[in-house]
Amino acid sequence: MNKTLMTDTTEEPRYELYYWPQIPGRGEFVRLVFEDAGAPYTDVARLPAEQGGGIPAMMAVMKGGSPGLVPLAPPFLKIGELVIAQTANICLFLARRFGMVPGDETRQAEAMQLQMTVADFVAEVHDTHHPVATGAYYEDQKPEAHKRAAQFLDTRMPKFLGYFERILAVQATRGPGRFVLGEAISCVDLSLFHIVAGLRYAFPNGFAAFASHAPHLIELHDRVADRPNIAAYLASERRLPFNQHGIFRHYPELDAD
Ligand SMILES: N[C@@H](CCC(=O)N[C@@H](CS)C(=O)NCC(=O)O)C(=O)O
Repeated sequence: MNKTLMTDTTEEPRYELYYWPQIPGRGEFVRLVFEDAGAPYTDVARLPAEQGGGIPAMMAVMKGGSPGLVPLAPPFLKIGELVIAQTANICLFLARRFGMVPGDETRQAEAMQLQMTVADFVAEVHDTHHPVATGAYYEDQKPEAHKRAAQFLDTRMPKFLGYFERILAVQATRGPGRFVLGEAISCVDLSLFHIVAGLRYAFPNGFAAFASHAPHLIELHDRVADRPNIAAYLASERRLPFNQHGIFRHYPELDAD
């Protein structure tokens, strides 16, 4: 058994994350919630087939081979007969269980708003390299990707990151070391950490040029990276490196000069 990936114990509930095994992708936003909470989970598709893993195991659930609502696309989470999809939905579901969002309804709605804004942004990052068709190769949409990435760096990235920066700036007026929703970390903060890391990988020049406009976001990234469970995760083989197949891809021709 691969102990580094099979982190489950005999404790209930048994959390099973299903996601493409070779990329951080959208699955990473979910992994970060488990990792920061120190909650055991199984990254099913990264296990060998003989241990019930691999992509076929994921496809079997997507084809309805399991009780529960059929997911359209990974990532999805399986807890016994419960299957839930949509990254923002999964993150909030787990964050509620792990005490990683405030308890009252209003703040939970705010958390969902921010997590869905993260999801919108992630889709825009994806579209920088796949502006025409998700199912087509990047090489077949390079001119469009070039235009889209330039727009992204010029207007969309500043718009989204500027939004989160403003929220963090307001929190900073209330005291040091605060997070987007207040004194305690939430799944949204973990997602913002990953977004900063991903943008630094994908657009080293474009992000560096913008970074001075987002000091609170950068500080949040560094603070999250230093959290003991996150630091241990980043140093482990459970953390997949960014690569040319995920959401955050580094194509030098799409970056700023
Ligand atoms: N809105 C969904 C998007 C899910 C999604 O696009 N998943 C990708 C991997 S990151 C996928 O495999 N999509 C298959 C497809 O769209 O056909 C979410 O945030 O979870």
